[in-house]
Amino acid sequence: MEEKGASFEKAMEELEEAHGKDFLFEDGRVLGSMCTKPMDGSVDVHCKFIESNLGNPGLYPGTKQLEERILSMVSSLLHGNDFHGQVQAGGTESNIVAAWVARNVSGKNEVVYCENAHFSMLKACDVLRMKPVEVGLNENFEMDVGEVEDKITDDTAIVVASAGSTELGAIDPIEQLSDICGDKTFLHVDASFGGFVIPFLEELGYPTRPFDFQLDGVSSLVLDGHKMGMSTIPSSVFLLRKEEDLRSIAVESPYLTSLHSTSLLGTRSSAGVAALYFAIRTLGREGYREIVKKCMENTMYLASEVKRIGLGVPIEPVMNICGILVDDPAKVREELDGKNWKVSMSRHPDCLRVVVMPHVTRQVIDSFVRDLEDVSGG
Ligand code: 0PR
Repeated sequence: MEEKGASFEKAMEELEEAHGKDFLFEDGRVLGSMCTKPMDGSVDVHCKFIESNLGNPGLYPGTKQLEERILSMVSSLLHGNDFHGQVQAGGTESNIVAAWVARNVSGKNEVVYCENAHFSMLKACDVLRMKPVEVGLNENFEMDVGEVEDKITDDTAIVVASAGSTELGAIDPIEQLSDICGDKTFLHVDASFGGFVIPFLEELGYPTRPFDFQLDGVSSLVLDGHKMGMSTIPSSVFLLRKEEDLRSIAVESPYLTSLHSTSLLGTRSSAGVAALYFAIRTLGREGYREIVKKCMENTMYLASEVKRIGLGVPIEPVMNICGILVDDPAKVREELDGKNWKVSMSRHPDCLRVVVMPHVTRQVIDSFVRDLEDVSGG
């Protein structure tokens, strides 16, 4: 650190330079991100609440109220009768907290998760010193329910299912998992990506399956505001069926305005809470349904274009993520990178993967497919 601060102009020049190197969603080259440009207005709201810290809620009763209203609105979207939980910093924090709560409530130590679950579950196991128990996939790239049954033991603390897998957007058979777990084992649904998509898919007539609190065995669920929630980074909504479960992670917090702290983080960025409130209030179900409708139409268009140029898809898209089968995915990805396309890869199966977020428009798809055809020899 320099002794004397730089001038405003100098610091801004450095920041502009750094910003200029970053990819922006509006440029339409980022095809592998689950985030998108936050909706108009949410960034202003974010900045307005930049001082709020829900780690010390007594000072920010207004922001605390917004958090409670988010929990209530999202809970009603997901068939919850009541609203317990927290707005957190993203799927990773929420997945760690889910495992933490399950371990403390049950006194057990094993985490049953699927091989395509998000890697945050491995972080959770490592941080919490819980034992990871991996199960495989069925032919639709969903969690193999038979294997879950085989692998549940007396020491199973939690089963983790995905509702919208990171790789292909697959929805695990949560109805069956709910029956298997019942009230014996904690069942956490990672709907970080799918939580703001699946309820609207159903209303739009796409085939889908139950994944939320309408299933009695579902104990907790996360959905991310900074993914299809259309809001700013960071925000995720972590919902729990039973309020008392959250108390299992409480520690005394004598120098705060609340007697206990029940969050993983101490100081909590609350700008994301306000921005998500804005997104949910102004979009409403109608607004989200419209966004999902466009993303799904574009996803189906991409899948049909991929087939038209002679390539395949591993599964028909379940939500707005499309896998693309090519002979040598790593090589094709590199060549696409050379043409300035930021595409990501899936390991189950080994393929390219495009997340059709709102910034991935039909023009973007047309231009991408032309380059894909070139580099894949499709
Ligand atoms: N659960 C699922 C199903 C996810 O897809 C993700 C993130 C998480 C949990 C973790 O969420 P946070 O990253 O909010 O903690 N999935 C993407 C990933 O890690 C996120 C992502 C976003 C990747 C933007 C790239 C990117 O540019 O692959």
